[in-house]
Order: sequence, then C-alpha cells, then structure tokens
Amino acid sequence: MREQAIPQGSAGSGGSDREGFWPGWQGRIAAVAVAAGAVLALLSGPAMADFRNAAWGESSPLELAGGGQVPGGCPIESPAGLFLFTAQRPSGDLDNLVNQRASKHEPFQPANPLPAPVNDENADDFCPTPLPDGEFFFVSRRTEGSCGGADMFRTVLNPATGWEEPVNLGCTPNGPNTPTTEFSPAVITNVWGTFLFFSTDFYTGNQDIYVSKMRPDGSFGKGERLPYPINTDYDDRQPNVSQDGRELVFASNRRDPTNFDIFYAKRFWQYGRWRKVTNLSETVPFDTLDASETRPSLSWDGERLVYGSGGVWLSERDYRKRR
Ligand SMILES: [Ca+2]
Ligand SMILES: [Ca+2]
Ligand SMILES: [Ca+2]
Repeated sequence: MREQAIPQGSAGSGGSDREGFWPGWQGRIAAVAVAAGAVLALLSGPAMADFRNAAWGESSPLELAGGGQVPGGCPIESPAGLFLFTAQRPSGDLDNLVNQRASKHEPFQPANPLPAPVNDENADDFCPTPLPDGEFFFVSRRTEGSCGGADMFRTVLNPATGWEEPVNLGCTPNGPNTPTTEFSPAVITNVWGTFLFFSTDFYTGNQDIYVSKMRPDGSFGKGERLPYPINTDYDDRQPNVSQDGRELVFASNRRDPTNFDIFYAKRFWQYGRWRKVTNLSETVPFDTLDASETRPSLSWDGERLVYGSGGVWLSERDYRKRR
C-alpha cells in the first residue's frame, strides 16, 4: 500500500525528468532531494536528458524474412541472438515456438513449434526463456506436478539426447510457484549468485515482480517482492533482466488499468535499488502505446528490446547515448 502515497502519474505526468526517482522520500528530505536533483541535472547535462527514453528508439514491427511481422507474443532472443522464441496458438493452446536467423543483421525465418515435452499438447506453454548450454525456463498450465494455475518449469536441451522432461520449480513456500499465475522467469548469474526474477499475483492479488536467489542445491525459494517503484497495486508483470543485472524491463498497467505499457528500470550496482523507472511506451513513445504491450525482453548484447503487441515489436538502443 505504501507505494500508493506517490501519485501514479509519476510514470507519465511529464512534469519532470526525474519522475519516480525518489519515490520513498517525503517532507524535508524530499525538498532536499529536489534541490540536489536540480544540481545533479545541471552537472550531468546531456546524459540526464536521455533518462526519459533511456536511449531506446521508436519501436517497429519485427519483420520476417519474406515480409510480414513475426507473429506471437512473449518474445525473447537466445543469448547469441540467432534464435527468437515466442508463444503462439498454432492449434488451440499456447505453445513455445522458435525462429532462426543466420546472423543478427538478418531477418528471422518463419517459426517452428518446439517439440514435446517442452510443449504439452493439452496445456498452454509460454514465456520461453533460453539460457546458455541449452537451459530453458518457461511457464505452463500443465496439470502434472502443478502448484496450480500457470507455473514456471525448467528443462535442458541436450544436443545428444534432446529435451529433458520439464521440472516444476517448486511450490510456495519452499518454491517460487503458487496456486495462481506466474509469468516470465528471468535468470541471471553474477558474483553474488544466480537469481530468478518472475511475477506472480498470489501474495498481493495483483501481479508483482519477485526475485529469488538460487540455493546451493540449485533450487529457488518463494522470493522477495521488489519494492516501489517496480511494484505497485496495479499489475506489474513479466520481468526481464539484463545479464549484468542492472537493467529491468517489465509490463505494467499503472498508467491505464486497461492497457499495459513497457517499463524500464535501472540500478547502479547489482545489489542496489532500482531507479529511474520510466514508461518507454509513453516516453519514446512506442507506436503501440494505445494497445496492451506485454512481455518485454532485452537482448544479451543490450542492443535490442522486443515485446508483444499483436505480433512482435522491436526497439533498438543507441549506445552512443547510453550511460
Ligand atoms: Ca501457479
Ligand atoms: Ca502489482
Ligand atoms: Ca500500451
């Protein structure tokens, strides 16, 4: 509830380049912060001007080889950028699909569905998340081994023996899955350990983003809810984190409850507080602003952001403007 003390217009009021920057500060502290911010703005000059869009460019439909937009949602590139995973409904239920391209400078070929057991022909399978060495996380509504609703699963593509049987990440309170809906596992490893980011609506009744540190045995716990300005009383869901652990993208309907937008947040070190949450859909702006935009993800080289909105959309970043 606490975060609602900060006006929700902060993501889109347009009144300040530092909106959402000091969400928890109040009274005199806030006054000091505003003064300090004015000084900081003067000192930091052009770089601060990039805050509103974080140097991300206008989005455009991601084009297939041969023309047309890559269909589907939940888009995410493989670590080297040669594959694109999406979720589509080729036949009734949602399945994970993969597009391939010869290089990062060429368009993707049409998609093929992943085989069983990654896709269950009787259940929705979505939120694909590829990692190196064939490791693959996703979300499924399959009933076998389920904690309820949609759960996160992990599998591995072994080049010799194919896909391993997916394993449920475990049920709350010992695991991150719950009786309700989980979305978008995102896994990063840094010097502090391996971390699973995901969203669930189980604990607060609306989607919030959580992070869980991997245990020594490789399992994940229920995780901790990220504070405002990442989570609000609206739906804040489908996180994806850059591999350096310092950038977070997610979808939220905090600007308009009927319309999800793509948000971007940054922190200055890997255990620091997330700052500079900005609504890219509104501030870039993206062409899809007036439609719901969902499941954003960052490429591993940090140059591309893809998201779903009636097909796959691409925004690219100008590194010359990036801080
Ligand atoms: Ca669940
Ligand atoms: Ca929320
Ligand atoms: Ca939108």
